[in-house]
Parts: sequence; C-alpha cells; structure tokens
Amino acid sequence: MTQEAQHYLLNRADEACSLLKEHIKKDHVVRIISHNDSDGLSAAGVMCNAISKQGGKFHVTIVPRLKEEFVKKLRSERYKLFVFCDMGSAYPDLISKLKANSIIADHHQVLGDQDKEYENLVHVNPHLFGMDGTRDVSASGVSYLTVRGMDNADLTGLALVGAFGDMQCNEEILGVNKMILDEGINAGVIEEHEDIKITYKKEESIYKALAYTFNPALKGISGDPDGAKAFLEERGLSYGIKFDELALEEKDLLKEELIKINPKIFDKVYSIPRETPALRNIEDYSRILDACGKNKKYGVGLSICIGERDNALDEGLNLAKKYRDSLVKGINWIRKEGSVQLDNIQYIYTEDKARKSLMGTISSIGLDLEILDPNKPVIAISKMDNIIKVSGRTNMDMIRRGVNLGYALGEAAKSFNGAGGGHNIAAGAVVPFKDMDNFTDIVDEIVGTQTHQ
Ligand SMILES: [Mn+2]
Repeated sequence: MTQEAQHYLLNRADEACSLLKEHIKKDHVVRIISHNDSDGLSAAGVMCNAISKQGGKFHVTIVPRLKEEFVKKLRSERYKLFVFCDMGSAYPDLISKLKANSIIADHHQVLGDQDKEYENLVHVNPHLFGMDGTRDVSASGVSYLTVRGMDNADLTGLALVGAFGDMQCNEEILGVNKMILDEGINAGVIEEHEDIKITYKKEESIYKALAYTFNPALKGISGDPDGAKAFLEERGLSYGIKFDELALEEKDLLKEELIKINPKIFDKVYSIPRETPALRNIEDYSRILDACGKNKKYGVGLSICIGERDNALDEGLNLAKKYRDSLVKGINWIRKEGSVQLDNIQYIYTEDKARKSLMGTISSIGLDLEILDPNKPVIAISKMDNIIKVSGRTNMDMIRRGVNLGYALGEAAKSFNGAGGGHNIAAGAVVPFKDMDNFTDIVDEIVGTQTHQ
C-alpha cells in the first residue's frame, strides 16, 4: 500500500517535472513562491538549483504564509509558470485561476476536493495519495521529487534539510525521506554515521554547546547554561573548554552520563561530505536556514542554498549564533512563566516583539524538556495589534492519542473569520484579538473530542 502510494506520488511529481522542463526549454522565467522556514527555503533552493543546472531562470519570493490576497495579486504578473513550495495545498482552486501553469509542491493538509483535476495545475502532495506529510516527506523532499527526473541526486542532501527542519527525522527516517536518503547515500552525496549529538561542539565551549543542544532535549541542561555547568562540574569535567579538548576517557564519561539523561544523544548523524564544513551536518544546515527565516533574511538563506559560500554563509552563521541565544532566553521565560491550563490544552501568551517568532519553537522544546505539561498540546499566542498569531505544537505521543492540531486550529479559526491549518503536530492560525478566550476554549473543546473518542 505505501509502496503503491509512493509510486503514485512519484508519477505525479514526474508530471510536474515535465511541465517544468517544458517551460525551462521555452526560456520562461519560473516564478517560485515559498515559505520562510528552513523547509520552505531549502525547497525553493532545490528548485532553483535544478532550474539553474538546466540553464533556466527563476524569480523567488519567500512569504511567512500564503494569503488569498497574495495569490490574487499574482494574477497581474505575466509569468507562464508558478511554482508554490511548502504552501498552496490550501488554495488549489484559487491557484488554478492564475492565467498560467502552476505546480504546487507541498506537504500540508489539502483543503477542498482532493480528487478535482485542473488543466493548468499539477498538485504534488503526499496527502493526495494517503501518505503522511508530517513524517514521510517535507516540502524540500517534494521539491526534490519534482526535479528528480532531471538527474538531481546531488540535491538529495538539501532535499533532507527541510525534513530535519520540520522535525520529521527525530525518530526513524521513513517513507519518501528514507527513499531520498538511500538515493543520496548510493550517489555518495549523503553519509550516515553514529556520533554524540552535541550541537555546536566544535564552535562553543562544552557547557554552552550542551545548553544549545535541543535535539534531543536534555532535561536540566538544554536551554540552561548554569544547569549545564553544574552537570559538568559534578562529574569532574571542565566546562570552559571545547569538546575536542577533553581527554578520550572524559569524552567517554560525558557520553555515558548524557545517555543516562537521553539515550538519543548518541545517534545517527547525516552529513553532506562535499559541503563546506559549517553546512556539512544536515541538521546544522537546517538550523542556519531556520535562523535566516526567523530574522526575515530570506535572501541570505536562499543564497546559501544556491551555493553562496562567502558573505551569505558568514551572515547565516552569525544569525544562527544570535538565534540560539534568543532560544535560551525564550526557554528561560517559559520556565519562569509556565503556561495557562485548560482541560485539554495549555497556552502561553506574549506581547514581546523579540519573542514572537520563537513561540512555536520554544513550545516544542518546552514539551520535550517537560517544563510544559507533555500531555497537553501547547497553543502559543502572540499579540499583533488587533489580531493574535497562534502556533500550536504537540508531540508524537499526543498524535497517537488522536490530536490533530492542523484540524483543530483550522476549525476553531473559522468560527471567528480567521484562518488556520497545518500539520497534526504543528499548526498555526490567525484570529481577532477580541476572540482570544473564545478561540482557546473552542480549540480546547476540539482537542478534547479528538482524544476522548
Ligand atoms: Mn514544511
């Protein structure tokens, strides 16, 4: 069944590939619209690299989310081919009204009639074939499938960057992601080995590197530099030096002690050996893009994806450095403030400008570290003028119990003329500020029905 679904998805992607090739051949500039997170940026990157290799041209715009108004504005643009990456599956009808051909390369839940066919639109989305867009493939992967027919095995590494960014590879790598991984390994583009997964262990002193390690989460250490220092001191390890400066037996001791806290700290690591050192580790690559997106430096992120290795990379690394410090601050804030409890969900609320873009991420980490109740989804709310921007985050345990945040936020937002949707594990919505309490109550109710069946 999965094999068959995958087959249908690949066929659909090949259809998109033919359309893309046709337009490149006619020298049409390909108009790409993509999302501002690491998945969206790498998805656009895969597309741009593939088009360049064919001698084609592109024009990219990165947006935080696809609004109806934006799609309508595209009607005045005279491009012959639009490609929507990491978005678009909520608006196939609207997109089909563009007077041009379009490709949607998305992995979010599809809204509207799934079987409807359009003459000028090729819709590539795992959900259309009964696959799981949360675990099986991300937008960078769907983009890769779309250009796979043009010999792009060299892009398999970048195709997985987004999957890591969208947290699809925290447990086992499955489905299309696994297929892409295998293709990458066979082509010598991706390497797999086991290692201790301390983030930034080459760049930072050990206690800082430990405090910056969020995947996997280390209770009492992640997001807590003082906690990390104390942990090392208690075990007679120096904290001010870098990991590589530890003696061999000290490294072993550290490894053993960390495994006691979270066995996932020693795990498979995936790398792109041909890449420049800072981008070699696929997870690091995705973190750098994420930092670019969070700081609205979309051009920097995209430049990195299409091969700029000087200024853009330096700037990206700087942004990543600042970003990890702001995460530590954000987690500290959650630790102090806690969340507001409803029956089936919990929420956190901020008006702080700097914190707004981090709310989803720190919610996930808060669940992992169990400084937030790991048995209730977190609804993270940021106030912007007279609306609230909502990010919902949950974990695999809650998904197995039936939670689907994409559906819950989408339905609840509709009641207030807002918009919402996404994945079962991570979703978003925008609703009027005045309806905040009613909105959280409805989300609470929907999540209640999802888990009490
Ligand atoms: Mn995505």
